[in-house]
Amino acid sequence: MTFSLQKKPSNSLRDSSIIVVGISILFLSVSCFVYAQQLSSDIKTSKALMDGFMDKRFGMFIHFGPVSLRGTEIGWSRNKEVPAEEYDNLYKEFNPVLFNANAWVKAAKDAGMKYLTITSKHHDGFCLWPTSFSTYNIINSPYKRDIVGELAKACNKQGIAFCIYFTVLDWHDPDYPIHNPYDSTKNVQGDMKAFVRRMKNELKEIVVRYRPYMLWFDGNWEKPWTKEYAIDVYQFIKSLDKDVIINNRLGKGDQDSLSTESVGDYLTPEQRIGTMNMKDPWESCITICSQWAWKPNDSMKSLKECIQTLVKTSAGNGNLLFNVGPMMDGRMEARQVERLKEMGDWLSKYGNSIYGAKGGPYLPNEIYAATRKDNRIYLHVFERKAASLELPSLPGIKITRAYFMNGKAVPFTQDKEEHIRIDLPPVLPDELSSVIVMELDKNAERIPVIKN
Ligand code: FHN
Repeated sequence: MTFSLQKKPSNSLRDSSIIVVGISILFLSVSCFVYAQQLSSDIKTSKALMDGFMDKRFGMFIHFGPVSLRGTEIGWSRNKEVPAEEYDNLYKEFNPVLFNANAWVKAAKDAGMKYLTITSKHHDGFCLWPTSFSTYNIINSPYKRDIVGELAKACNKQGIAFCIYFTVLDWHDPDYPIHNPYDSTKNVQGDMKAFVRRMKNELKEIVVRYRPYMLWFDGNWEKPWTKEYAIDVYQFIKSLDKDVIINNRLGKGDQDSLSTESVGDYLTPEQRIGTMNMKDPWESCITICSQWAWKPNDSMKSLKECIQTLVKTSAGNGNLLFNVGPMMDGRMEARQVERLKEMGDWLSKYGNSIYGAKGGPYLPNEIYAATRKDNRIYLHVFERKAASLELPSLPGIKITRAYFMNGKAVPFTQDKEEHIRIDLPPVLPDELSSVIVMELDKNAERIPVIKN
C-alpha cells in the first residue's frame, strides 16, 4: 500500500473553505441589499443648502389645474364630486387666459415669501408643462402655454426661488395600479417599471429645463410606491442636479418624522404647525383657505391667524409653505392677494425676527413665541393676558436691554434666581403679534430649548 505524500485536502478543510465563501457571499449580498435600502450620505443635500432653505422661512404653495373649472379639490374630487370621465376631460376646456406668472410671483413677493412651489403634476396626472411623455398636458388644452416654464422665468426675474411639486402616485396613468382611491376593485395590474421610467423621464425634463431650487414630492402613501423606487429617483435627480433640495415625501414613512423609511431632506407636517425641532429641517404646508385647489366662497384665515401661524412655525424652527388656489381664469382671488400683502406689510416691519432667525429658546404657546439670532431673543407676544409676562429663566445669561422692535424700551426685571418679568404697556403696539427684542450678554442661538 503506498501512501501519497501529497496530502489530499481533508474533508474538514474543504468544508471550511465552502463555509468561508458562503459567508462572504452572504455578507456581500446583505451589504448590497442594505446599500440599496439607504442613500449614500455623499449625495444628500448639503447642510449649507438646507440652512439656506431654512433661513427663507416663508414660501408660497400653489395648487392649480383643470379642476379649477369645478371648484372642487384637486385629485381627490375625481371619482367623488366629479365623475372620472368628466374630470379627465376638463383639460379640453381649461383656458386660464388671465394667468400672469409675474402677477403670481409678485403676490408671493409682496407677501414676504422667498420661494414658490407649483403643482406641476398632482394625483390627477395632468401636467402643467409641455412634457413629451404624456399627452395629458397643458399643450393639449386650449391654453397651450407652459405654465411651469413661465413661473420659473418670473421667479428668476423677481428673485424668488422656484420650486416644483410632483406626485409619485397618478390615478390617471394606465401603468399606475390604482385608478380610484375610493374603490380598490378598480385597481389594475399596472406596470410600475414603465410608470417609474416615465416618471424619471418627466423629472429629467423638469430638472434640466426649469432648474428648480426644491422638489416637493407627494403621494408616497399608496402601496405601489416603495422606498426602493424612492432611493432610485432621489439618486437619479441628484445625478441631474446635486444641489436640488428634496422633501421627505419621496420616501415612505411619516410626513413629520424621520425614520428608516424616509427618503428626502426635510420633514413636511401638513395643515398644522410642526412641533419644535432644532435638529431636523422641517416645513409646515398649510392652506390660506380650507381647500388646496380653488373653491368658490371658501373660508379664508384671518390676518391674525396667518401671522401667528407664520410666527409659531418659525418659533418651532420650521418654514411655512402657505397655499393659494388660483381660479379657473388664471387669477388669484383678490382677497387672497390682499391677505398676503397684509402679511408682507407685517414682515416689512418685523421680518428680521423671522428670516434667518432660529426657533426658540422658549416653546411657542398661545400667549407668546420666541425666535433668536446672534445675541437677541425676539419675543413675539400675541396677547396681553396681564400687566406683566413671566418668562422661564435663562440660566447664566443676563438680559442687557429690552425694547419693542422699532419701538420703545420695555421695563423688565431678572432676579437672582434669574426669573424674568417683562412689564407690558396697557395696549400692545401690534395686535397681530408684537415683537420685544431682548438683548443678551451671550449668543442666544446656543441656549438649549427651554420647556416652559
Ligand atoms: O393629497 C395631497 C393633497 O391634495 C395636497 O396636495 C397635500 C399638500 O401637502 N398633500 C397631499 C395630502 O397629504
